[in-house]
Amino acid sequence: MIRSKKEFEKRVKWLQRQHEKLITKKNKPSKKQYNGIYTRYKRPILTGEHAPLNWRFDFNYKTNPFLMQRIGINAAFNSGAIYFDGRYLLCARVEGWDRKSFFAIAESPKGIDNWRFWERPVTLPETEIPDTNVYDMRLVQHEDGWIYGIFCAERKDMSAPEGDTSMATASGGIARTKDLVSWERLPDFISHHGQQRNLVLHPEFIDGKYAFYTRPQDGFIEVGGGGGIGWALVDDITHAEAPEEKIIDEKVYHTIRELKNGQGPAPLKTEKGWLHLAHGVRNCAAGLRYVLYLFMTDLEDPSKVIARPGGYFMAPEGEERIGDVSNVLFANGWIRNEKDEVFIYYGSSDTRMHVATSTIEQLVDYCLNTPEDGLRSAESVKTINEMVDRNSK
Ligand code: M1P
Repeated sequence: MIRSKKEFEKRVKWLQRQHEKLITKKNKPSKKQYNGIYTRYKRPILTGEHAPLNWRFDFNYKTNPFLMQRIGINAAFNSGAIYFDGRYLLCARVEGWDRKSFFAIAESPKGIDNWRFWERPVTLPETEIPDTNVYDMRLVQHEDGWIYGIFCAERKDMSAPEGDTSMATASGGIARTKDLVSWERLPDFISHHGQQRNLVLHPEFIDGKYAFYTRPQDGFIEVGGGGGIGWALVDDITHAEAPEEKIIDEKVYHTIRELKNGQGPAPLKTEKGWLHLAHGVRNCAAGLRYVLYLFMTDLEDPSKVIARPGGYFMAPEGEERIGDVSNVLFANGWIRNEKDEVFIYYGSSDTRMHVATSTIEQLVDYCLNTPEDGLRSAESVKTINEMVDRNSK
């Protein structure tokens, strides 16, 4: 317990040193694993502990003589990402001890380590019906000149029976900015196919319209008869309403996306097609398991899938497996720099953020040359035998 102003000041200095040490710690590629597809980095890049100390502590001896942490940050995960004027930026889902998520921008000089939150979290305007919770923002530099933040806006379900304090609704929230500091909130996306928790904006106009990846779902958690990655065209983003949603990547029995799936960040344009990162979910005795997968769509028609590598691209490993919601990898941000290097930012178990690196060339090769899921054990064995045959020549 702190008993004097001197002790108070000493402890403040100690806190600042510890925080600086955490932020400036170098991150190195992990040598434990080789797959030729991507390189994981050893240390998490953002955690609740990265949150600035002055968001959490009142540093005035008079009002906080015990130097108590007045506001707690539980986690920093599922971050949108953007390469903005040569700067690597994440828009993290930061969650407080009070279970509310909000957004905050963190910046790193090279995209790997030294992630530092900007001075204040994002002040996101509300709509007429205030959101209870906001999360999983996708940052999209659209060809119309705006940077869009597309996120989940969660509210209490007003149709819940009396006494039910858990029923909620998920809608696609839309905000836009030019500088990631001042944000304009637009009306939520209107879907005629149920709730939306995985809305993503395509970066280019398609037939003069805004194009969205959607995920129609029957309930807040369960996709039910809905699900799959949908595709919707919208005339006016300031009143985004999708008359139709066409499923372009459906959920499939006994695959990594048996229960549900969702588009990750906006796809990256390559010479051979649009490169997509997504998450797939299956159920098991231990609960839901979230993994990441890739696929590619046609350059002219991004609603047409042209490559579907089978299985997962990345699954939780080591400490990634454990957290507030264990056995989860979720990615809603990646960055491609001018050298065509790709920084894959992913959250693990709803707790922390990590980075893995690759290149456009490697990821396209992975998509075009990884065997598709044959959907039966016998097909998996056949594919392995074909590989053995090729290797024996
Ligand atoms: O808790 C796991 C994930 O659950 C949701 O994702 P989905 O809608 O695909 O089930 C989101 O809340 C996500 O943030 C979270 O990581």
